[in-house]
Amino acid sequence: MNSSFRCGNGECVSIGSKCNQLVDCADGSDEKNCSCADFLKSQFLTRKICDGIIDCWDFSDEYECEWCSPGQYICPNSRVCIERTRLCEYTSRTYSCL
Ligand SMILES: [Ca+2]
Ligand SMILES: [Ca+2]
Repeated sequence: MNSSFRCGNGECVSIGSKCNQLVDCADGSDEKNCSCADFLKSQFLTRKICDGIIDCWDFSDEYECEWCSPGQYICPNSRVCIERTRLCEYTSRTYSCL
């Protein structure tokens, strides 16, 4: 069972403390190198990941979906992966597949 995260200073905190936007390690290492997708996971919001809607300031929730290749985005509502170069429209926080 690996349910804890080891801080840079050797301290252990709950795995849910990693990337929850609260500093739990005395040295702040639990919040370093976190993407927005990591934050969503820590909040049990995995349904927001790869749902075709941009929830993250850094797009990380839609950037690397496990069934898409690197460099592809997922289409809104369809869960189909497309090349980023084919994206033409970005409106209402969603991408349109063209
Ligand atoms: Ca934290
Ligand atoms: Ca999303």
